Amino acid sequence: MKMSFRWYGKNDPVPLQYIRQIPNMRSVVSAVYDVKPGEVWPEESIAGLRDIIEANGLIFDIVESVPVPEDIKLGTQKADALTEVYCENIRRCAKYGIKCITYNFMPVFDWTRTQLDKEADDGSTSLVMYKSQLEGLDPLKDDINLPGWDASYSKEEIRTLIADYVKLGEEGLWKNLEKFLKKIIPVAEECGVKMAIHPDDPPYSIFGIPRIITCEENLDRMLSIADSPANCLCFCTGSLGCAKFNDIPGMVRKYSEMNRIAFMHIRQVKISEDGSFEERGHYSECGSIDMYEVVKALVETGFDGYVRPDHGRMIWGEQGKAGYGLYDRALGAAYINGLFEAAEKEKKYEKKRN
Ligand SMILES: [Mn+2]
Repeated sequence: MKMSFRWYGKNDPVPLQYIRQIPNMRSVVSAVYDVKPGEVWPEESIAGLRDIIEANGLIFDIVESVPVPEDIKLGTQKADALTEVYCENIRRCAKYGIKCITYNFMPVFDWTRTQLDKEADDGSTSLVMYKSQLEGLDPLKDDINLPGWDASYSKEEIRTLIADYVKLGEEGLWKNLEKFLKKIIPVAEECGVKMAIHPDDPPYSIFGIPRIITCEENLDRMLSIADSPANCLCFCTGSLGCAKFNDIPGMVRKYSEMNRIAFMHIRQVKISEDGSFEERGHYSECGSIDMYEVVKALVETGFDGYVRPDHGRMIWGEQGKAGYGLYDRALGAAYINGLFEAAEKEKKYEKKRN
């Protein structure tokens, strides 16, 4: 596996030289943040990221994300031209050494939480989603301002967008994803890039907005649209794992065996009875996901893709971007390294014994 760490560019409070000090750290996961979705990434921006990352002893070979504009997801008249731009961004990334590009097909909002700094008993804070806080809210009527909702939209624009997606429905969204994949996957193949779709977070519909990258049946459907080694998953244990219907270790084993996981996001969540969830420390006992079983499934199926510790808590007084502090993600990386070392050695000894 190739250990990696997300970094938000020169405005990220976490310095690259600190990331480098995490044992086994290899790749930095980043993106060009100064252009809007739907625009071509300037080559000098991609080269600039590569240069600064390499100057700090790390590798820039994985992008998260090249965002998919709403017009593509909605299938408007602008979709074809924007898909062309998307293909050009794949080519440009490949030119500067990128091997894997993460994206998602979530309408309107990348993720939904009700609070970003919920304090736990130990004084750490993390992102949470409590169902009780969403109940009764109607984005078409109420003035909702949940954390993470794109502030660049006006309230009126958000209402129109949501109404358009509700009208489009799940099958309409599938149709637009299919059209998109049929265009981008051949380009990715040609460039030697793996496209890794991130699941919807959480993996079910909220406010009647369709969501499709949610469960095993739908992941199967997504992968079958383009049966190519370039059409892959960014398997996020935390996003898929906050729904009880997903068997995380089982799904990891299945898709890793098929060689269709390009990127693993390892994040811990604790699900409660009513379907609410809290993000937790990565260690298995802290939440609902058995991380040992996840890593064992990867090692036993010969996984050689990218791994990163996903959201961490805020601990030790650190201030910064919620979910993306240094300390807890570094603890996560160290823990994941330990699980991999143990599972890999166990596999080797097992071979010797037989
Ligand atoms: Mn994730």
